[in-house]
Amino acid sequence: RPDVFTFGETMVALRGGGPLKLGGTLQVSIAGAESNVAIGLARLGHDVRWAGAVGADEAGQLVLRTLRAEGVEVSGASTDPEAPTGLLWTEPRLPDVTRVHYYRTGSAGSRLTADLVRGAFSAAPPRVLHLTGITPSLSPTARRAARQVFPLARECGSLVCLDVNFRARLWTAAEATAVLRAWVPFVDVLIASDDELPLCLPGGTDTEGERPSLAAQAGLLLDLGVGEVVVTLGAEGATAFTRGGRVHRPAPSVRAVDAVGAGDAFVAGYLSALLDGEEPAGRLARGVTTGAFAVASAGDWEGAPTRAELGMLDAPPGTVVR
Ligand code: KDG
Repeated sequence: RPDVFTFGETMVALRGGGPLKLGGTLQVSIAGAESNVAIGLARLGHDVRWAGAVGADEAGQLVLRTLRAEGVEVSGASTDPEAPTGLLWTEPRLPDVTRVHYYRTGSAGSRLTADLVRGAFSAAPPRVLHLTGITPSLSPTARRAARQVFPLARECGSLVCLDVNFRARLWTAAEATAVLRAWVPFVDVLIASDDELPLCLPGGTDTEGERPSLAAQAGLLLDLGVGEVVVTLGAEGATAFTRGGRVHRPAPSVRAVDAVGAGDAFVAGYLSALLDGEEPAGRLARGVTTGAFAVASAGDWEGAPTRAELGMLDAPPGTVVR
């Protein structure tokens, strides 16, 4: 059994160095929340498969070639001759504010089909199925493709991990709430930032009245059948809620270079430790470590650590490894 199967849209990423309207130089890479997680896991030595659709174009080749080079298995991916590979531009607008611009409406990745996902899942049912809340925002077909994996995962005994990953440029909070609430009962490990948690709850983002505490929100989700609710808190670290209680782990402090991709890196670390049989405290410890590597490196996934590199964050400033 592969360790992890994940699917979603991966795009070409054009990374600017300043305000995009002024032109300048772009660095070309790839980005996609699910493939970021896949790369993070592959670097840590796990057997990972990714599926998604790319266009019959050079951008699609860049996506597949990069994933293969990173050791991610892509035999379940497909090429759509009728739509281009999606694109995103990242614009570091202020030292701590990055804007992301999408060109993905009608893209090959957003036309993901249920057949593609079912075929890729069934070819090798994984120990863990990972998906994100980005996929259902892409199109009705992508939403159906994602929804149908829950019974497949249950049948095959795959653990289901969902990262909420709300993208306000892709859908509204009300739309997200309607989908995510219906998905929650199928989820074993739910990962969300503190502001995303209400999107999974009955009542969603209604602002009337005071928002219940994190523990109360997590408790409602555990009552709905979620096994573990993991709340990411940025520089504060992350907290996991299970029926056994609550565990928190602060984030290692690093010099922040680029926060994009930190959430995906956290998920990769968390799942890696889960696959290794660690308890929630050990999962959080690896998650905040891989998250810190992402924050300290440019790009969404480029700075993801190998297993041997995990301890590097403890090195004192100025360390040279010879
Ligand atoms: O989590 C980082 C992602 O935002 C990025 O890789 C692109 O998948 C992406 C998205 O939809 O925003």
